[in-house]
Amino acid sequence: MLVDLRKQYLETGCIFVPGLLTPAQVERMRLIGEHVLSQWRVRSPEDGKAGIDQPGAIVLRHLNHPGYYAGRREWLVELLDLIADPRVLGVVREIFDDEVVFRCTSLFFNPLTNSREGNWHRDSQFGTPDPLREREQVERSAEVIRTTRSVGGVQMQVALVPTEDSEYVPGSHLRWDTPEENYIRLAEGQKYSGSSLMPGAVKTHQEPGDAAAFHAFGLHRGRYHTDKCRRTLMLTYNPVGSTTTPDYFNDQPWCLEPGYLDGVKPETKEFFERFIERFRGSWKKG
Ligand SMILES: O=C(O)CCC(=O)C(=O)O
Ligand SMILES: [Fe+2]
Repeated sequence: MLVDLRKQYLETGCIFVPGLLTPAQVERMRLIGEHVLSQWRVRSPEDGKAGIDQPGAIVLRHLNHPGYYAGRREWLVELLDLIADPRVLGVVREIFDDEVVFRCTSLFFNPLTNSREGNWHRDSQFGTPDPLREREQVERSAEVIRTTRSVGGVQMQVALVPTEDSEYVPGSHLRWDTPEENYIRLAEGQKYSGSSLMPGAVKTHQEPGDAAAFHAFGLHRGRYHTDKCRRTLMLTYNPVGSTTTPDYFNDQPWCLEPGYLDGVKPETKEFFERFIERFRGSWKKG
């Protein structure tokens, strides 16, 4: 069977890649992820804040910050090699039909307080809260996907423990909301956005190592329950041919620290040097 990942991603906005990571890779990322999370709870090297002060939090970013690896540099090397793993990048290259640039890493985890079904949303609503303008943005993005047959990025969510905590409405990245979807997503100050009645929603069961990706302008949500362990590593990439603007996710000036890439595989070094080359100008300006 030929699975055309690119076609599937362009047309449905979601893909499932079973066994993207090997069991051995999952075991290592589980350990490294847990180490990063425990450090983050005490003191995030990004801002010096204690993550535990937000016990309802469900995500941390930038696991590749060297501040997490004092005395354990080899774990950072393992993570960097995984981000640039030929199998992972092969899948992403296939989705893009283009060479790949790194964007960021995230770890999703279950909250310690405040269990909730997440809110149905499109990520476009965060930057563009006015629904009329948001509609234009989503429809413009859909037009670009249809005419260029390409996307500007992908977020590979790799389960490190079994999970069914992401939901998506396939095809919704290529169109605006139906009235019913819009009601659930936005009506009355998003009062109903935690609804479990979203028409056409699909949930994916992921075993450790399975990857799922969805287009963030489509309708989606995560589910966040204190009693359901979640550890999902998200690897985010852009195509070389896309235009990328500096933002929080690619703002990673620590990559310029002397020796940051020491000990990684040659292909990992080349991969991160491409990322550094693209963004170092924006990092220097601060
Ligand atoms: O928890 C998830 O899988 C979804 C997260 C999400 O929607 C987001 O980061 O925008
Ligand atoms: Fe989202």
